[in-house]
Amino acid sequence: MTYVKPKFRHPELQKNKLGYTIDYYEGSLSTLCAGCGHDSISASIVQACYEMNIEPHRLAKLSGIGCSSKTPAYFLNNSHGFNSVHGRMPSVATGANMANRDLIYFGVSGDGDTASIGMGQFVHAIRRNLNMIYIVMNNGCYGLTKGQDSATADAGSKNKSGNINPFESIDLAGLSLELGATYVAQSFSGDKSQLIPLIKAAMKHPGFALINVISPCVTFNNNVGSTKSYDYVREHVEATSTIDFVPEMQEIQTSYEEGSLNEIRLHDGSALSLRKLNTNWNPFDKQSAMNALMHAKNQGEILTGLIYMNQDSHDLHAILQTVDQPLNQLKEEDLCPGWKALIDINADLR
Ligand SMILES: Cc1ncc(C[n+]2csc(CCOP(=O)(O)OP(=O)(O)O)c2C)c(N)n1
Ligand code: SF4
Repeated sequence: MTYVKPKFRHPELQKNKLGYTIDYYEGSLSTLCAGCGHDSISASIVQACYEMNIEPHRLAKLSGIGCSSKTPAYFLNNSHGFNSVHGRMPSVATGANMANRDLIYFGVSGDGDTASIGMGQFVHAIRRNLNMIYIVMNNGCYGLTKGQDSATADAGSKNKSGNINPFESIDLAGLSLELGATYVAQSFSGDKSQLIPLIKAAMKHPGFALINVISPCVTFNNNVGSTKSYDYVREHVEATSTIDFVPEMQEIQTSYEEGSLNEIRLHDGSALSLRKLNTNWNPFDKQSAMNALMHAKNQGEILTGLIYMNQDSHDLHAILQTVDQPLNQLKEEDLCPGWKALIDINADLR
């Protein structure tokens, strides 16, 4: 096996509006196991950023520890990056976002990194509605440390050693809804046509955008009896809708039957066109989204697509009413009004 990524690209590779070809959005050669779901998610991230004409230097990748958290090395080589400590990515993201609100914060994590050691940080990033994309590469196990069951492994599922998991699983999408998440989506690493528009819309959402992606671990959790294997997911996926991202100012043109199409305008004028496949679910009604998730779980199904979106989302900066200018660009005179102002404040308090 070679570890040198070939530099050759087809000379007529298409350029996006910024003049970049797709390889400008790629990363180093992946060292993950061949067939790992995480590599497909990295490819979707690359494609989404290329098609969205993202300036790579306007984006910061953040992660914790795990095979999933290694993936920022394999996409967006020209972006900022911070590979933090196990489960601590949300606090690093919070600090960075508070200091510079002008970047796109792209967090990737694993189910171990998020639902076990990182749970305390994850839940607070959600309830603060931190403006970031948070992708969980969910394989139901700790891949990097050789496949122990994680907290998202379903009760009754069997791991590679033949042990049955006796514990209830944590449903990250349901938990996020409960905590007030303003954008909740689920997908499957093998379904790029669904995942790419979900990533694009998440980048446009002003607030915390969770995308829980089932991403099979071919080495430790792809056996019969696992509910996170390729075979199980393919057989039990239930898409809520077909979904398409429509860039700013373009008209949505579809051939869907009247009434079945939902046009979701995002705050910058771009849109998602959503054709509902599941009649019992409404992506703007939290109760209905929760019911649909619970129903799917009881049936052993995995509900995918945009599960819920709050179109009136106010992110942490809006809640705290911080200044529009990134804090890291404020000058000393903006931050320190001087001794005369202090005298006036003290006089007011007398
Ligand atoms: C503080 C600390 N505790 C434990 C570990 C060992 N450790 C490394 S990765 C990992 C779990 C990774 O699982 P997950 O986040 O699901 O990622 P995956 O490898 O499956 O993609 C653990 C427990 C660590 N690196 N640091
Ligand atoms: S051990 Fe599993 S999660 Fe880690 S790279 Fe291999 S297949 Fe992917």
